[in-house]
Amino acid sequence: MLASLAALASWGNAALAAQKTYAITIENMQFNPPNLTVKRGDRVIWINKDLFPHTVTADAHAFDSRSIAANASWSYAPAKAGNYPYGCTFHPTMHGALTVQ
Ligand SMILES: [Cu+2]
Repeated sequence: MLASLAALASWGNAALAAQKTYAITIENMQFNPPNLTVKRGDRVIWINKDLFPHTVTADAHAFDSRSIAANASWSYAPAKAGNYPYGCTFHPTMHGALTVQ
């Protein structure tokens, strides 16, 4: 019983250690970094440091933050590998790309 619990706990720790969290800053109408490569299950947090709202919207609508208020953030953990160019629906000049391996 104890041994199986310990095995379960170490498996859980390994799963946690494998998952990484990445931050993308939205500032001055730009995603920074604009291009990011992550692994499936990693978490990406977009932090809006501008004084007005932005969105993080995949071109093919695989994900969509909707409006992220000033000083707010939105996070997403992609489950499917692929190339996801995205933008802000409020500001057509804003572009980024998320690559999921
Ligand atoms: Cu925007």
